[in-house]
Amino acid sequence: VGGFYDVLDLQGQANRCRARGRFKKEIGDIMVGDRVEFEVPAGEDGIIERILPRKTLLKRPPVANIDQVIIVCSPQNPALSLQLIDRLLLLAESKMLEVVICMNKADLSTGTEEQLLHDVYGQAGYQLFSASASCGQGIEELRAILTDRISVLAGPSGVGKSSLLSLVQPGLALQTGEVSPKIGRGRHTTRHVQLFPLDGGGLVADTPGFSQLDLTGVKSENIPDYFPEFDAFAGQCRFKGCRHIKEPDCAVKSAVLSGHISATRHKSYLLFMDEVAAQERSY
Ligand SMILES: Nc1nc2c(ncn2[C@@H]2O[C@H](COP(=O)(O)OP(=O)(O)O)[C@@H](O)[C@H]2O)c(=O)[nH]1
Ligand SMILES: [Mg+2]
Ligand SMILES: [Zn+2]
Repeated sequence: VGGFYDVLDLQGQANRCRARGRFKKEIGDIMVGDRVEFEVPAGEDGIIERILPRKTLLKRPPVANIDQVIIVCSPQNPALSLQLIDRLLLLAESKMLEVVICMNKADLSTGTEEQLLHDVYGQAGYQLFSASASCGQGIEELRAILTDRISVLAGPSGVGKSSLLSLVQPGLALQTGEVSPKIGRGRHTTRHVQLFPLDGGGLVADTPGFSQLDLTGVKSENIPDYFPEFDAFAGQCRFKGCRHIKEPDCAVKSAVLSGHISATRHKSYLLFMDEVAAQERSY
């Protein structure tokens, strides 16, 4: 913010730093989440000397080195959208991030939504758990999932991401609302991304992940790979390079018919293939 970077050292202390002048030209912008080498001359602001190679990189929100995305959804208010979950999963898979799905607001579920999520995403091999920020359910589990990892919470507004985080670590929400003396206004009013250190180890981004949900940058030829449950069948399709759309003797479509792959997942797959193919045609 304002040309300054708060760099956490190995002891977990924040160090106010500037970037070396030559920096931007040489290696581009420093991003939230970057691992850097820096020096702090006595009594002065620190200087970032070098950005270490990035493991992962997200554009929106702009964060480097994220390990995992926690996709948060709710059964009601807002209503469950499997297509939205599939879109977030696709984006996470395309960035090679690990994913955990959390259904918050379990107190509003009749049980059918939980069963549906279990049937669709459990079958696809995703880790899944229920929580309720209102009842304090699932908080220990979320805390354990976040420990020692760098995470973002993704999901539509209103599903309870902030509520969950402030239960994982009381005071976190307060921090986000705190007025920064250097900036002179509430941090929550600024648009910058911030990673918060968790007491148990690990960092979590204060903004929802993937604020932009378009699939720009995703290639249609790679989409089959982003549906991990297709793997076990794709090798048995008659055609090598089968896209599992209209091809004859497609083992993936057979698996959908026999219930080994969820029909809603395949429906989302077809939708994303269409969407991305249309984008590719317009180039
Ligand atoms: N019934 C119920 N309401 C919740 C739960 N978690 C959060 N809420 C409410 O949902 C609304 C949105 O929560 P918030 O944490 O701001 O969602 P965010 O936009 O995803 O960060 C607030 O009014 C919360 O009180 C929950 O587990 N059950
Ligand atoms: Mg929020
Ligand atoms: Zn096929």
